[in-house]
Amino acid sequence: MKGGMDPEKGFVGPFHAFDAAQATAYLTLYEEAFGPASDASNLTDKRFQSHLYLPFVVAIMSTEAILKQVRAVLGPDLLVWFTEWHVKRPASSSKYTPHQDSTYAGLVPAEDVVTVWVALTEATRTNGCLEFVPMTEYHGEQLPHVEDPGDSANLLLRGQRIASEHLDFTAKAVPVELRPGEATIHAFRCVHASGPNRSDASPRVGLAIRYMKPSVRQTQGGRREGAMLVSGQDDFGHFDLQPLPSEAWDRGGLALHAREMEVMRVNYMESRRKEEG
Ligand SMILES: O=C(O)CCC(=O)C(=O)O
Repeated sequence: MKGGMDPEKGFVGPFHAFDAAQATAYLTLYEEAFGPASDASNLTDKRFQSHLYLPFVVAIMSTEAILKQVRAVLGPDLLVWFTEWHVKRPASSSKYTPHQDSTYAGLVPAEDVVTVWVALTEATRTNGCLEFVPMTEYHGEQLPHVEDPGDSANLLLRGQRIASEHLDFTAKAVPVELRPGEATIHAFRCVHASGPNRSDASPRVGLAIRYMKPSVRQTQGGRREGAMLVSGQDDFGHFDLQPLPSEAWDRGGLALHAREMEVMRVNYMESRRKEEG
């Protein structure tokens, strides 16, 4: 990884993506689509890949200030492979245990994939901001994860976490607080986590956007995946290029979303079970 992010460290930010008024406007659109941020329990699998059917999500991931930062890391040609809303309502125990995004993704090379996490509300130590471990602490390697699907407070699908014998997260993590409209970038192998929302009033709403070079390949699962071109060109054709939604709840976009959720189930849940089987 070259350019805007120190490859040894593996994360960068906060940086300014858009102003607070724009963040509030996007939060209103989020709430129109998904309901009040103070009640995150109503998020279904529509929280994944909502750029397929909501134009304002495409607007966020195409924000020039974000693309400029990502181009400095990955170069001029950029695909978005995945988006996900990460919402913690006030006074909730929901958390993300220490993990690496690369773990189950199958994308190669991992160095050519990054996550931007953009805040629509403030994200603080109190309401559970992201915390990163500099990659120098573990030489940027892929670390083993253990799974605890029984931990209902863990928002990760498999309840996965890096065991403390591999990394002492609490001792090494750096919390990064964000104001509405600020963002961070972290490398695919950067260990990160976030704690519960201990605030009584402040929901924490962020959008994670995974960008990659078009040369990246998917190496697991049998189904071909899609991605959206947001900068430059795709000279590789490793992913089906997704069309932009023309309106909120775009019908074609919703049909594509249903297909992508099925692909995700086959490529990530089913193929993994077979490997374990
Ligand atoms: O929103 C969070 O606290 C965790 C998000 C995360 O793990 C990610 O975006 O990779």
